Amino acid sequence: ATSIPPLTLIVATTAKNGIGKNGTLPWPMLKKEMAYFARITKRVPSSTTSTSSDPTTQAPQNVVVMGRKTWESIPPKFRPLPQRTNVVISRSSKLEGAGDDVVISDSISSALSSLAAKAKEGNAAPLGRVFVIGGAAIYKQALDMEQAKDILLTRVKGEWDCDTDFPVDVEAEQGWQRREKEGLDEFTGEDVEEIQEEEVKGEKVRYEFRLYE
Ligand code: FOL
Repeated sequence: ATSIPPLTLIVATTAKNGIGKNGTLPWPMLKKEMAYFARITKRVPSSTTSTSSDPTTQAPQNVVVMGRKTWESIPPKFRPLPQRTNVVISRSSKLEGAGDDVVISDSISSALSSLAAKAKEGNAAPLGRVFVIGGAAIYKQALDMEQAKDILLTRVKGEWDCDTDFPVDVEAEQGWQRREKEGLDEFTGEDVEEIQEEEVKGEKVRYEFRLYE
């Protein structure tokens, strides 16, 4: 039995836990927030970086796990998300825009156990971190697994019309604890300002980077 690595959910939500509207994000593109998502999901912590001098040893990569609708929501020019192993959860093996570098699987656990097994045999790059990037149904499946250890959550301020919610309220529910800035910095490997402000379509949008454990 190959074990399933720990999972980190990464999400941006409104105060009411809204995450999506009409198959896309509720707010217009927040450039710096999206850049944070890209940096954090790409960075492999040095503790998982291999020190082998064998030239056939591949550098570890993080994994991004997403549902089929989230895959379809990513602009074709950005997918598969570069420098990350892309896993798409789908009951169909046909996926628009996916080449053979995308892993398609019908469950999170089967995808991750097969990736972990291949890495162990040396047939694939060692696994870095595993990020679950949504949407709602996939977050729910991940939250039902004991491997779901951390939530990197961006709270976007303001009222945004949403038709899809993040399935857990981290502020209301027992079991999720917000980490101090120190914990967030340690996790991300950055010295991040928790409170952010960005101008989009002539409007200032405020948001907050948080880590829950
Ligand atoms: N988590 C956070 N914090 N913010 C998000 O916007 C977010 N979005 C998703 C999941 N978790 C999130 C799902 N949606 C791209 C587009 C949509 C998307 C996730 C990623 C995307 O195109 N990403 C590119 C960056 C493109 C750019 O720089 O404009 C990437 O390389 O990651």
